[in-house]
Amino acid sequence: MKIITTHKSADFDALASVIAASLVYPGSIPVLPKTMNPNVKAFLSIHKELFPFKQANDISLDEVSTLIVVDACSWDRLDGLRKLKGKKDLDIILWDHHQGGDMNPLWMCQESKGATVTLLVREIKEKRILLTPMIATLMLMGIYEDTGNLTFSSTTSEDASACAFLLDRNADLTVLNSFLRPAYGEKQKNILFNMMNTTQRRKIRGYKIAFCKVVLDGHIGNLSVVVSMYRDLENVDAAFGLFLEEDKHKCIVIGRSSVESLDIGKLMRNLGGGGHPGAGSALIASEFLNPGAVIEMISELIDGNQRSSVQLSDLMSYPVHTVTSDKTMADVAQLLREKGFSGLPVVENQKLVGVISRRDFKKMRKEEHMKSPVKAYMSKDILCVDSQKSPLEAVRLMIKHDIGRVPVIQDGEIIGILTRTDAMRYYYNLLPD
Ligand SMILES: [Mn+2]
Repeated sequence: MKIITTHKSADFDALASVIAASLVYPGSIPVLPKTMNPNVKAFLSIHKELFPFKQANDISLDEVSTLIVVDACSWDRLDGLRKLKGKKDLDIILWDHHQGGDMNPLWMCQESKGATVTLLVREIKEKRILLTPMIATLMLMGIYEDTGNLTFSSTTSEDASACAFLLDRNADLTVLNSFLRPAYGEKQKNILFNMMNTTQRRKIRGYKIAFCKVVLDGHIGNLSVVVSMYRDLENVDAAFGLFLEEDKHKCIVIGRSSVESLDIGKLMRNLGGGGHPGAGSALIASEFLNPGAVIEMISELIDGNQRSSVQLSDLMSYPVHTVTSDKTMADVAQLLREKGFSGLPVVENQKLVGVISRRDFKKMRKEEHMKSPVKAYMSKDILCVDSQKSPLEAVRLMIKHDIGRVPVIQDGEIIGILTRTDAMRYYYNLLPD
């Protein structure tokens, strides 16, 4: 027996992929999870009779020889099929637009597209399988929903041409609109209001980010739709909603991004969740859950994710000429003359303790002061930048204090120096590859 299944809380992409797969693999039984998104439920309440859907407990799992999984790639997202995990002689076939997974498929088509349906449309086109307008409509809903009507940054050109193909097959936009309307009711409206009231806005690596945290009062459907609206209303590059369960030991984080360079899916995988570049979520469970710390964690991840590929250490000049603090002013004067420097960092046991520059020589009153150690005249207000900081921060420091060179520090030791010339190279991208 061949069965086709998809993830719990099935959305239109999941349902449409199950139907599409049942055309690609004739004779297989579509097995739906018990939970569905509300709009999918509404669709099925009208169309259910048209499909021979079953649930896991309607079938004898021992007889399953082939498991076709669509729009999912891990066991824990399937409903009631755990018994099949590790079953001998079970062939697994996988169609998914999510990456990763733990299913060990015999064959798979796993590609980053806006929707899984898009991958199946490719197969349907190739095999010249006929589609009824109703199935074409359902498949189009899958693509529209998962790509936010082709606007999410995860959308590919193949998603768009799959839509064209389905419209050619008479997919009905009126039907589509009546089911795809975001389930936005009174509960969602209240949540959105709370979200806007608890907003924390931050600017990280130039991105405008909004965070909010809300304690949920019971189950709320379609939170991702609400986060999407929240992002639009706050008009930020990315928005994160932290939704705490009442006992506050669990929190679902939902993120939406409208810029391609800020990959929410990647970020959420770092938090143990998943998703696409445009949208993702993670469930965080802890006895001592601290939403503030979760916000910090996400901020740091964005900071790290977006850290420009160019590091300070790639730009800075090295090695650095330094003088030790016990050198005399006469020695330093000679060094400055020889090298043509306007100043030098002063170190004591490798640690930066000051900067001596030509200007400091004017502090000397008598010739014999030339024999004094440099530490007597050096300037101790050191402006330096940690090697972990971005080139942009170093440049900001140079502009703010009108200085031409900034020592780069790692664990208190000076490892290089960033000069104006180095900064220009960063701005004009003149770095060799
Ligand atoms: Mn999907």
